[in-house]
This record gives sequence, structure tokens and C-alpha cells, in this order.
Amino acid sequence: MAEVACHQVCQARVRAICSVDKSRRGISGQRSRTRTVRTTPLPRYNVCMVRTLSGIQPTGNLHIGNYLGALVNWVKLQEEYDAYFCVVDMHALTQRPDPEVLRQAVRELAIGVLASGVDPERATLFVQSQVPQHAELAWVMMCLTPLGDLNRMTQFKDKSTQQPDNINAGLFTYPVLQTADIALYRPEAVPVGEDQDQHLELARETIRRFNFTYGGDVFPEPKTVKSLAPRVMGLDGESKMSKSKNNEIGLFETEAETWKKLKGAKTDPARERRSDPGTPEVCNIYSYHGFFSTDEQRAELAEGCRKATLGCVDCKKMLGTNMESVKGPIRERAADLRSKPGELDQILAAGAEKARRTAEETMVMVRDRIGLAGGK
Ligand code: AQP
Repeated sequence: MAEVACHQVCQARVRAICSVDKSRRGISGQRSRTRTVRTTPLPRYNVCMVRTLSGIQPTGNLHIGNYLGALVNWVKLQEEYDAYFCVVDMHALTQRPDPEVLRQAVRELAIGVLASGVDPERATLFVQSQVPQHAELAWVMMCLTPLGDLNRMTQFKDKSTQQPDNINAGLFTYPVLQTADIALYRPEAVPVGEDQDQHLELARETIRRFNFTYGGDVFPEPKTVKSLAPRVMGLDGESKMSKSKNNEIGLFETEAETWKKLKGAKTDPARERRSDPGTPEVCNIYSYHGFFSTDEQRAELAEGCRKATLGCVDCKKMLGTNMESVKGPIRERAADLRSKPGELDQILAAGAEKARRTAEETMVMVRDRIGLAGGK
């Protein structure tokens, strides 16, 4: 295919992937009202594939917010894109974790990503610290990022409140390292949850500034691929589900562990007694049904809630069962991967090798443009 025609096909594919197809089914196969990404499988190593990059922090146990907000998307994206998925352990340093805990968290996270369906034959899965070019490009991007832009980042303000005894410079410059993570692989599309919108906008601005300052053809300006579940709320119903907020349903939790959490979770406050009618749309538990239950089940639950013919416990039980049908197989695959540590090592080593090659190609161009040693 001629280069121009190939580029046009790629652009058309980005537009198709970024569009919404309401007719498809949700994660557990049921008809869903949530936004879904259209997928048209391509040959595995199509050179024309548009590149994408996304990362996840090894800061605790994966939860269903990470799964619905990021991993479900990744599994779809690997069919469409030349996908790079990264365990961002350098970002996790901003929380000053115990070294052994961090090492273990990296492995567990990689296991979770693979068990959720990311296929190392299709996507490149790697650990950020195995590609030193991330830190190198972060410094370049740091020198292009106005302090005022970083001052506006709401995540820094949130994290500073969460860890008042450890407000370090890494926490402040976190979005710059994230800009480098993205730019290094020159992706044309980046999937984000709502919590990352502001950081991606900053990354785009910094990339524009680099291109304007040093010449416009090093980095494409990545488009956003909206997540299927941009903001999954925590069990408290007050803030987004977060590893560090103790409001999560863990992806690897057993059915019994999940039930313990669901049992005590808040529902519509109007339903004090079983005979009190409620409003499903204001109930956090009902919002989870949106991801795990069928249209028919949701209609039945909504009617039962409004007419007070169905109690919150029954509603939670159905949710627990439906969640388990998604989480159970993931737990089994994770257990299998844990039993083969050598296989995980090989996957991560191969991923890192490929990521380093791509990253070095970028850095050769960058060093050349900005006047550092080591350009072409
Ligand atoms: N609640 C959520 N709803 C939808 N998407 C979410 N993501 C995280 N929480 C939700 C998406 O998961 C990906 C990886 O996130 P991360 O772990 O790297 O960082 P995070 O967003 O800061 O996640 P946590 O759980 O809140 O971690 P901590 O508490 O350590 O900061 C991203 O794509 C994110 O959008």
C-alpha cells in the first residue's frame, strides 16, 4: 500500500475506533447501554496499525474501576492498534513504597493485565523502569513545561491531601513523566479514564510545544480514546474507586470477600425499610449493575426498587453473582500465571526489549533535534 493511502486508512480507523457503537454488547456479553468501542480485528502484525500507549500504576490491588475503566478497553484496543501497555513503576515511587512490596506489586499487576485478556502476542506489555528512555525524555519535557501548568493539576492537589507527609517533587512533576511515557512511543491515540483527562491535555500541549520549538514532525498529537467506563465510583459512593482510598472492589477478591463489601455498601438512602420505594438512578449499587447485568435484569431491578417489591439485599446478591461470573475466570487465569513465574519473566523481558527499541528510535530523533549528544 502506498504510504499516503496507508496513512489515510489509519486515520479512518482512528475515527472509527473513537466513534460510538451503541448496538454492541457489554463486557459479559449482555446488551448494554454503556458506550462500547467498535472492533474490527486486523491481522496481528499489520504494519499499517496505528500505535497506542497506556499505563497503570503498581500501587495496590487492581480493582474493578481499573478493570472496567482501563483493562477492558486495552483488550479491545490490542485488536485494532499496535498497542504498548506499561506498568508504570517509576510513577509509583511518588508514594515511596517498600522496595520488595513494589517488586511484588509490579508482578501482580502484570498478572492482572494478562489475566484480564491482554495478549503478549498482540500487545507489548512492559515495565517502565526497564526502559530508561522514559526518564530521559521526562527531563526534556520538564524543560518545556511551564510551572503554572503543573500548578493547575487537580490530581496533585488530591494526592497532596492524601499523603500530606510526603508531598515530593515527583508528585508535582508526575504529569510530565506521563507526557514522556506517551510521547516516547509516538502514539496517535491514547485511552484515558476521566481522572486522566487533564493530564492528557497537558501532554498534548507539551507535545505541541516540542513540535513548535524543534520542528513539527517528531511527535503526533495523540487523540483520546474514551474509556467505556470513564469513572467507576467507589463503594463509598462519594469518589471514584481508587486503590488508595480503601473504597474498592478488588479484581482478584473471591465471591465471599466481595459479598462482605457489597453487604455493607450504601444504597439509595430513601430505602430505609424494604417497604420504602427507591430511585435506582441515585443508587451506587444500581450503577454497578450497568456494567455487570443484562438489560432485562436491570429493568427488573429498577421496577422492583421503585415499587419496593425487591429489597436491596436481593439487588446486591444479583450483582455479586454477576460480578463473580466475570471475576472468577480472571482469578483462575491469574492463579495459573502465578504458578509459572518464568513465563511472566519472559513476557516482560520480550516486551521491554521491543519497547526499548521503539523508545531509542524516538530518542535518537529527539536528541538530534534538541542538540544533545546521541542523535543521529
Ligand atoms: N474508578 C475508576 N473508574 C474508571 N477508570 C479508572 N481508572 C482508575 N480508577 C478508575 C483507570 O485505570 C487506569 C490506571 O490507573 P492507575 O492505577 O495508574 O492510577 P489511578 O487512576 O490513580 O488509579 P487509582 O486506583 O486511583 O490508583 P491510586 O489510588 O494509586 O492513585 C487509568 O486509565 C485510570 O483512568
